[in-house]
Amino acid sequence: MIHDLVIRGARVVTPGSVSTCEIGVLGGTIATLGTGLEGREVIEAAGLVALPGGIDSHVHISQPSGPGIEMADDFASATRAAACGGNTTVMPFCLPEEGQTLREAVAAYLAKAEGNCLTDVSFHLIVKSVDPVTLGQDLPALIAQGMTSFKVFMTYQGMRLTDAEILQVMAVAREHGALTLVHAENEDAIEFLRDKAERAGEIAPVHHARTRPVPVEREATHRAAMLAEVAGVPVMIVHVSNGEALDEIRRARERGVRVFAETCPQYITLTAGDLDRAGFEGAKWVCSPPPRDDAQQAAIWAGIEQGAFDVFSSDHCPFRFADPAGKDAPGARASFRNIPNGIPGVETRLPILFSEGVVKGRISLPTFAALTASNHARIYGLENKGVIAVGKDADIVLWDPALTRPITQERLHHGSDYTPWEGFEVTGWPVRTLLRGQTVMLDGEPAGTPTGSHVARAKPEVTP
Ligand code: DUC
Ligand code: ZN
Ligand code: ZN
Repeated sequence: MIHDLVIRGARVVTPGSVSTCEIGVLGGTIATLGTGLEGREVIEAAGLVALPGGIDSHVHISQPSGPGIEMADDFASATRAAACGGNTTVMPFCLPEEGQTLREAVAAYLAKAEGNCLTDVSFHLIVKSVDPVTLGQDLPALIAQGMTSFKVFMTYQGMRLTDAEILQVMAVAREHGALTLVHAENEDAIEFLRDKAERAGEIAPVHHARTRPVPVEREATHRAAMLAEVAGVPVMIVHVSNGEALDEIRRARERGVRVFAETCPQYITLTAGDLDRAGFEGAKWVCSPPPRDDAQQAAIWAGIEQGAFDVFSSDHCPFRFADPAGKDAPGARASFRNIPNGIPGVETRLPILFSEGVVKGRISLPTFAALTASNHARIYGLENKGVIAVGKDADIVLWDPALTRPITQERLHHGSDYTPWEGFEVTGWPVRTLLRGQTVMLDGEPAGTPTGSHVARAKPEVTP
């Protein structure tokens, strides 16, 4: 067989093993893994590591963020940054605008993505209302179209659902075959602390972290797992920031509840101290849940090493810093409450975990592949993605495991005007990303035309 493309000489990471073999690509699919393969094009990859293209199952792109506030990335810039960071699929959230139904919102997001994406895209839904149209019509229809996961919030006025409402959403997930993702923080406790802080004049960015302490996440995580237990569904707890919340997940699993867990780079590398910089600078690190401290970072690392986390995502939620439509929003300097929540990270997620995890000997290459690609594909139903195996999409990223350089805004491709990891030293960078066999990043720069498309997903297993 003459392949369209052969990748030769790389150490290839397949589930559970690493071996030097050739990868033969035909028609955008991995056709052969072997030796002596023939191809019309050959990539000589000696010294490089071939990993499955990253799947970032938690990103926010062009999401409505309040009056006058704009996310820093549209689909073109977010997927360009994603590809440059070694990703081939991103999973953004679809949030309806005021007065829009979920189905209308999905149609609008698909139109925005169409023709602009350098990676593939697959949407989660956000359920912020349990009206009969959303529960009875939109969710079943969208699940049938392959949007088989939705997020609910326990925090944020206007977004949070009550426990009774979350149970209603979980019942739909069980009946129609979808996975519920939960943002687990207790809004009432946060509001109590926020109000107290403001009355005491504690308005600087660091008070964002101090008013969302570990107990508010621990309690909500416990409650989310309990609700899933009662509803009889699996649940994904997104962006777990600390060991106490993770312990709640472990306990629920011991009771037999199927709880998936996600963590992110910010919880292994940043701390609340980053929000405590002089003046307004700390706003650059405002995200929820907030980064914690060294002890909680160690607890998250222990969880990663023990296999307690299923997925490692970025929670890319980019705002510009020096911008009244971003972090410097009206009222943001008068109270941390008004600072848009979120940090950019889709381009730096993989290099940070590679460097801190693989290079420092904390996790193996197959574990890296599982945490950054294959588990995302399995849990969310991306059937053709996530592993280097015959028959799968040729979504492959070649890494130079010895390339050392710091993260710096100048080399990034996202729409934000800063990175929270400026100057952070990384060893191991992706040097070429291939989406279905086509090169979309070469030597750190975007390449090719945007051929990414929306991927419908299979239904996850919904009974625990
Ligand atoms: N939750 C997210 O998942 N992303 C950004 C902000 C938030 O609260
Ligand atoms: Zn969230
Ligand atoms: Zn998020």
